Amino acid sequence: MIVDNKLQILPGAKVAVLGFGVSGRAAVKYALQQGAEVFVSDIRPEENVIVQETDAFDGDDICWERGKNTVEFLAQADIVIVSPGISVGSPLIDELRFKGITIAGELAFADARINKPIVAVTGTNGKTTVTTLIGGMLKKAGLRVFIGGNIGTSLFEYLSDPKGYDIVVLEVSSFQLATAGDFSPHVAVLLNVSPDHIDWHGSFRKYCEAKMKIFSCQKNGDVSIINGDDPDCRRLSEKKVSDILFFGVDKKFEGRISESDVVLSADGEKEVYRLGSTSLKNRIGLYNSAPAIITARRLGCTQLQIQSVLDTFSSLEHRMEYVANIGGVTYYNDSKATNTGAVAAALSQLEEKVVLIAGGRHKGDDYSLLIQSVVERVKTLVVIGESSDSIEKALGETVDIVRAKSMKDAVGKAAEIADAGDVVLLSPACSSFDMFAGYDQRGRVFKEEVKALRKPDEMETR
Ligand code: UMA
Repeated sequence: MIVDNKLQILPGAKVAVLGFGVSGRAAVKYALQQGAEVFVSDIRPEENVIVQETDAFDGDDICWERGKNTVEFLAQADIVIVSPGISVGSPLIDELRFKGITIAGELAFADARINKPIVAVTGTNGKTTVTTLIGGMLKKAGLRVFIGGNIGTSLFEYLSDPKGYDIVVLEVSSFQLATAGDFSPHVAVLLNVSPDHIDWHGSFRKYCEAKMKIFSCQKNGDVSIINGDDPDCRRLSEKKVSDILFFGVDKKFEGRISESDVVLSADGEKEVYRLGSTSLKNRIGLYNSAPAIITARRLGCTQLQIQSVLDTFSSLEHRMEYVANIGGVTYYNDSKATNTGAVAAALSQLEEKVVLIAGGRHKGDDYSLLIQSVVERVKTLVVIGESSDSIEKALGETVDIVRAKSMKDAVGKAAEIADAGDVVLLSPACSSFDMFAGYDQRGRVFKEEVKALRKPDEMETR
């Protein structure tokens, strides 16, 4: 067998990589390094694959399929490494499975190959912030940390060159968990669950099942850290039997959120982490900090090291990122909010009236889940993109809706509607691919359009 049941790729194995994006390119590098014969299939036509993407493989013997993904091409391989964005419920994957071909994503390769502690963080929202916090705390403690996964660096990068790291911290998406095989992190963190990626998973139930895979292969002595205040997390954790540490407001929880502090209880002792003067002082910041603190403390960081990372943490780009105050109106870029849960969370952080810019490519979300948050906070909703009709149908009776043709149009209309003291918030509840290359490009365009509103002699006030 040239790919064994531990997914050990032996020289001469035929390995297909489905999708030549960030994850796929790292998979190709890894498979070539193992001496495999590599087949790459990407739906983009050759002219859309930019030179920088293929540069690293100049001179490598790769068999290509471009402009389509076919069973015939992929079935030449012993194993298909599937990119996270490609749904494992698709007819293509079904057919490959039917032919007996192993389908695996990057996390499935972890168990047999990583002999360092693994921390994995999942949840609908907050994953990147918590992964970054944990990584920062462990680095502060002097560890050499590989930070990767959904955050943007594939785990295959680690597998191709693991030396130089003491610990692996991964942000893991529901897509990655759905193809995770025996993935068994030593510390698994579940932050929250609300409907997202329904188009990919088919239903909320299947989405939750994928999220729960973070725990399903954990072993004795491993730890799960779970949001005790999130009803879906509580419900899902009932199926889990081993060590659970909860965070939330309950006094019994290991990580208790109390006003602007996180209080950790360990062995009868209490440690207080103060967030009141940090960028994490709001509700979402506290719920992101608590699991990071529990994890870091478990892994040996000192209270001082943890507090110093919390004190210096600044919010990440495209996540409730302050952009400008123009004429008394404050603009925030929350382009990473690609589901209704994230938008509700963003609105809950604000006390001002909000002109909300939302819309994009529909991912199967039910926008009526936003009714309550919109009633409480939003004075006008400016809609963009393919989902405009669906959003208007769900929220048209709740709030004034204005349609915009482009981000420039949306920002211009929002600026006209907003009065001094209001907030203009880009928090789309949708993916960006109908108008942009990704949420990051959408966020950057928003910021440029906001900055273009400023008159040349206008000074910024905050
Ligand atoms: N492709 C096909 N056939 C298809 C669909 C796509 O061949 O049917 C090709 C595309 O042409 C493209 C490639 O597949 O060349 C894209 O693959 P991909 O969508 O899996 O994206 P990657 O560039 O490999 O990035 C992935 C994650 N993307 C997704 O999950 C959609 C990145 O998360 C992750 O950072 C990266 O791997 C490294 O692990 C991004 C994301 O949006 C940030 N994640 C979702 C989220 O956070 O909500 C889950």
